[in-house]
Amino acid sequence: MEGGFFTRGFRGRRPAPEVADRLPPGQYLESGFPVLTAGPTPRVATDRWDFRVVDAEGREGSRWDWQAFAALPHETVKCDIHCVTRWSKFDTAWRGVSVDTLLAGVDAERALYAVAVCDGGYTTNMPTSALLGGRAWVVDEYEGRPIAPDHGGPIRLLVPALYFWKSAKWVRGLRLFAEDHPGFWEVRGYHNVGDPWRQERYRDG
Ligand SMILES: Nc1nc2c(c(=O)[nH]1)N[C@H]1C(S)=C(S)[C@@H](COP(=O)(O)O)O[C@H]1N2
Ligand SMILES: [Mo]
Repeated sequence: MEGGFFTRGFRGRRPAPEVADRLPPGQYLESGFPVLTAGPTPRVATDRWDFRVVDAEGREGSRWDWQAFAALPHETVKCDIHCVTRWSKFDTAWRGVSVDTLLAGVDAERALYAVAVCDGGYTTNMPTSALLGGRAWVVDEYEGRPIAPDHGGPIRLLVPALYFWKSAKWVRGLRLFAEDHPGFWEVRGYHNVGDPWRQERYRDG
């Protein structure tokens, strides 16, 4: 009895090695899919949707409307995601357009920093390098279906190597800059990069 109780409790707190190896420090495994949004879920009609890139000189670059975006080459992505509130979810499956494709026309050497801009006004910043080289996608499918509105549908950014607050929901574009411009959570003290393996949760800690 006592041993059984102890074993269950022990297992509850310490994940199996194959799980522990994939959990960044301070994270626990979540099987559900929590919704975390600052503010209401914005709704945008796809016939009024577009995705825009603005370069480091402030010039409007590429623009795709809904149909043009849908026609871009899509990839499937399976990844673990890590929220700064300490839940991680394994093997999430998405489909979308690589940010490499969306930034193909941009001089990335000048544009060292990026800000994702969204319907509803949320923003988040990161180094442009964190979005390139097969590290980030603008996704329009989750688990084989359109993304639910609360999870960013119709379209969100997916940057699995960074804490999930960088994966901007309802993303409408990327603005590039020569210097860093902190976004919604970053001006409130969260980290400008946000690597979960380095526990880059807060700017000063
Ligand atoms: N536009 C927008 N994107 C956002 C947020 C938000 O409030 N607005 N929250 C961020 C945070 S803190 C997290 S953890 C994830 C949560 O995504 P989910 O609700 O699909 O789990 O979205 C991120 N992207
Ligand atoms: Mo978050």
